[in-house]
Amino acid sequence: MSAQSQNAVFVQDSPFLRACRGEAVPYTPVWFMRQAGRSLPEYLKVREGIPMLESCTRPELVAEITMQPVRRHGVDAAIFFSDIVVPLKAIGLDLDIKPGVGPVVADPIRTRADLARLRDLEPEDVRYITEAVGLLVGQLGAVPLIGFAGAPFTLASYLVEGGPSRNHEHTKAMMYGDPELWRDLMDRLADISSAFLKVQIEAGASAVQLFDSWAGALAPADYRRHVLPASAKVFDEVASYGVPRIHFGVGTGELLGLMGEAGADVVGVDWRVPLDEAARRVGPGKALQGNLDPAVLFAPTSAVEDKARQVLDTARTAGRGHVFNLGHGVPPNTDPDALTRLVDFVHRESER
Ligand code: 1CP
Repeated sequence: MSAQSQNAVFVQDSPFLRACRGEAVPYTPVWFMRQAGRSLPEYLKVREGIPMLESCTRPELVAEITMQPVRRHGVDAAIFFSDIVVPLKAIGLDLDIKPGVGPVVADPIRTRADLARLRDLEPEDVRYITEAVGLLVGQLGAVPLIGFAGAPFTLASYLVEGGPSRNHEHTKAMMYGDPELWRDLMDRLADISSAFLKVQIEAGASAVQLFDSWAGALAPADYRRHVLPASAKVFDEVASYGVPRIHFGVGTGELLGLMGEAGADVVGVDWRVPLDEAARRVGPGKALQGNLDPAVLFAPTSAVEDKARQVLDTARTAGRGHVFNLGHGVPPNTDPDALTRLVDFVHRESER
């Protein structure tokens, strides 16, 4: 057997993929959202002078940044270094990621005529992604790579608002005021997101996460009517690959059942809902990912460990596959050593 195909066998048997499938694990696997590209000094060094979106188009740099937290913390999965707006940039939208701000869109999408600017994403548009994933699969060995995309609602929020937004006013105005235009926008974005995920899976990603970070701004009835169909389309489009599909949002306690219904294999939970209660809301047959409050990382080690132990105990009560994670991304300014210690603690504490 070639080294590459032997690695593929080891990857399938990794604690992370086993937990996603709800199978027995030797210990609880752990990775952190936004583990790549935050405060690591080695990250800041390689990014020096290179704008964010440009860095996403350089395969060797992407591979290096993706590997950094794997080497440093010994996490059980790598998250591909990119951004949810990369496919939108790749189809020609005039957008940028401004340091300290986030994605900014020059001409927001607000009318039916604007929709014409959202063409399909072709694999040729993101050759650099295929290349970077290929490099990583070689370097990661038995550690799985998680590909990702933004969910239609969260992408729509940036496109319609023109940038980061607290209350998503323009986005909701379109959703409530012109449901047909909204539906067509969501459908376009579902195609783009699923095409972006397919590129990553075909290049070798062994799980995918759909980030609907801002879906928690919606009431369940609105989520069901105006958002769920598009996210379900993304999950359907990649179902046949058989890789675990993770669905994550922040402040989505009231939406957990619907987010599971959208088709995920693993539902991400923030810190506001304990995992045993999350299990009841999500229903049977789906694993859970989460859910340590990221702010806890700034407390003394003993407090971090108490809180992490609570997460592990509650997950055990939930009685299903569990991937340890934070309830949202690693905060900037987190002490990297706190993350390394936490990985070690989760592994030791959960050993079976
Ligand atoms: O470790 C990783 O997760 C690395 C890859 C990654 C991912 C998964 C980045 C790099 N961005 C994302 C996803 C992403 N991007 C999400 C979903 C996850 C989440 O909720 O945190 C969202 C909402 C974005 C949009 C975005 N891009 C923001 C948020 C802005 C807001 O509305 O508050 C920001 C600040 C960015 C820029 C960005 N993306 C990634 C990095 C390393 C950076 C900072 C780059 C820089 O300023 O130089």
